Amino acid sequence: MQAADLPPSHVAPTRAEILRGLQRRDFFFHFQPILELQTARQVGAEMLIRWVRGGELLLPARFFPALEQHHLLKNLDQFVIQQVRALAWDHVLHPTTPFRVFINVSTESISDEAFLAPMETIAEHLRPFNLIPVVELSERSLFDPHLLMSGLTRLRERGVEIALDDFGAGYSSLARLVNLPLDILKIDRYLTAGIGQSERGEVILDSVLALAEKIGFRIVVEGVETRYQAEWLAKNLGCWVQGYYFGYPAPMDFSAPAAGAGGKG
Ligand code: G
Ligand code: MN
Repeated sequence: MQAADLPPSHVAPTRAEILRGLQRRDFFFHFQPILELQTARQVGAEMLIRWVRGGELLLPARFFPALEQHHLLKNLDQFVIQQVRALAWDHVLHPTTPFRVFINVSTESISDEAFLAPMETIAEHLRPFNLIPVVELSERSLFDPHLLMSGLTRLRERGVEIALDDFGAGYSSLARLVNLPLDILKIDRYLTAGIGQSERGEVILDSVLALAEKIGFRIVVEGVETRYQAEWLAKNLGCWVQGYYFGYPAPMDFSAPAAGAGGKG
């Protein structure tokens, strides 16, 4: 297909166009670094989907509605799996310390054998190479924790870690923290934005961090954009951070040296 034949990007994509895009790899991933704040060591990266459609780079907000409408979220999750598998089998990353690959997955896939089975295999294959897959569940969608329990437990038993994404925004509820099998809490950037801006916001963020630490969850604070925010957070020993201040989503630089983290972000 010639570029001239492509529909303009403001026209909603059809089901066939999305499927063709996935097949032709017009969809691909940017990686955003996640760092341990105290040491500035990169401990992982989040894979963020992008789509080049008709010569324009689209962020998920532009095409997720169409994916949802055409019931293609599971297809996207299969595409993510293929890419993580490629990282594993091609050994493109060679971290010398544990390195976590965060992937965003729709909750539908957590009860889908076509997702669970390959994910388990991939996790086992990655383990000797210091790579740990982390499945992110978004708090922006409404989900019934009971329906996810068995899938999440199964994944964790095979070395996949589970992160709750966007915590503190959307549908997040403390009730979910009681029983949901979780390893990592990702604090939504809305709370980060309150640092230095809202006294009440700071108290809430402080409390959420203390709560997560007390339970034993690892914490990723999202959306860190300024040095002031980073310094404010530095009092929390062991907290992990993600955000434009530390690195933008970018293509992974696979030629980076052995620490394997690659990509300046
Ligand atoms: O919902 P989730 O946390 O997966 O969303 C990640 C999105 O947040 C990505 O699209 C990424 O580009 C964006 N993002 C990452 N870091 C920052 C940041 O520091 N500020 C803002 N506003 N957005 C960010
Ligand atoms: Mn995410």
